Amino acid sequence: MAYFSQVGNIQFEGKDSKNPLAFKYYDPNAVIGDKTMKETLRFAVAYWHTFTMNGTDPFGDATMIRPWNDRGGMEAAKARVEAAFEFFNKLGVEYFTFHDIDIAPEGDTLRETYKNLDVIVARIKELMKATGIKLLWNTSNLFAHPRFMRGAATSPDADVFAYAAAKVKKGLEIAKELEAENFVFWGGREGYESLLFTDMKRELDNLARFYHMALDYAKEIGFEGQFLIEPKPKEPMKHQYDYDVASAYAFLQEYGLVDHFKVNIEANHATLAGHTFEHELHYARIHGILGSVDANQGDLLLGWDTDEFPYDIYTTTLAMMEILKNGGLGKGGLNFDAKVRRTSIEPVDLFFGHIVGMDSFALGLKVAHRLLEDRVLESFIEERYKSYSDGIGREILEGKTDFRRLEEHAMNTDIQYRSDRLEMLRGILNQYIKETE
Ligand code: XLS
Ligand code: CA
Ligand code: CA
Repeated sequence: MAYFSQVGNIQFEGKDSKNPLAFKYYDPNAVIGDKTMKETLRFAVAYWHTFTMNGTDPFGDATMIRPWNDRGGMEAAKARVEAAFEFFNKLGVEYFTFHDIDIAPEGDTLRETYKNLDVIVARIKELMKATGIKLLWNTSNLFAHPRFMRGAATSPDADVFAYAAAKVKKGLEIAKELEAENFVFWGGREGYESLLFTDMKRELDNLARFYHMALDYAKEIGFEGQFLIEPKPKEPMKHQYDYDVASAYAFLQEYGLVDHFKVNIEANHATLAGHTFEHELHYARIHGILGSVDANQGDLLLGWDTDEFPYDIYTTTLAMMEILKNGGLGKGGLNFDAKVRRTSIEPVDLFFGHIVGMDSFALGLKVAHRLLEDRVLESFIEERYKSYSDGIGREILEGKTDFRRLEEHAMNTDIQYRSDRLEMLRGILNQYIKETE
């Protein structure tokens, strides 16, 4: 059965196309720099927002028309796989991502949950083989069920810690079976509501123990994918331990995990943490831990995680600059952890969401590539720090100074004031965005 019979394969038609079901900028085989767009962008579809979720929100019921979900339980899970692969093929993406409970319902016991997963994973494996579509990452949902209400690896209850470990163990086996390129940990409940009853040190130690055991098990079964932590400051927890890239990095360093993990950076989580998306990418890049990206966009007028499909070219341009400077995403990709709005109820809207997201990143890539080729910002930055290329600046870099020498310099030098010309740079950036086709 076809679930998207009214939609054919989405083609690249170029910027003048008026066909809403066509790419205007994403031309998979076009070469930008030394790679095709497809190789650089590595787009992935998120199973949960696209096939599982039904449009409920804290105030309202399901709105989405999703014929594959009608039957419920395992029947829905089976239908969802067929819908998913039809969608991936028609959209022309090579990767997808899922949580365990997105693909198969939990059973009454853990054993039954595993059995459900095995049935669906077997079918996914067949379809992956038949289509060449790959798993960018999978993850274990350690936040939805009430057992995780006080945390998973950071729960005060050791039985919950064990249950979470069992889920991740199974998740890693699935990752191995489906040759996932990464495995993600998002700690939605790994944080605290109040310090009145929280032993933070114990919780952080336990979280690190959990990650070490996950690494050991991956090694034991020969899973070679990249481990990723996905930072988010809050929601659902009031305070989450992996608040942002910097706090995740400190945690990884403190617990001897930094060589084994990278980060999965989500745009909307960056803005929730009070950073720009490009700040988080930049911070991860300069510390060598930029692993993968959850490509979405938040609504800056709202204080929560709206997970919209990205459409802001300014942001995708600056994000692609970071990704290109990182030499690409390696095993990572651009995963659309994004959902259509609650009133975009038809299956075809899923295509429109992904098309605008893919086109926005494709255009961002083109603009970023031109900016880098022309060294627009690089030259400016070089000039801005040129006081360090000779004289006292050079002495500082070479470790040839001390406070006495610097004091002497300060007493005999007049500081020259310079303009940073931010408005000029913004204008140039606009020009590049506007002139790129
Ligand atoms: C929620 C997170 C989550 C992770 C995977 O805010 O984005 O969906 O990506 O668990
Ligand atoms: Ca995410
Ligand atoms: Ca999100």
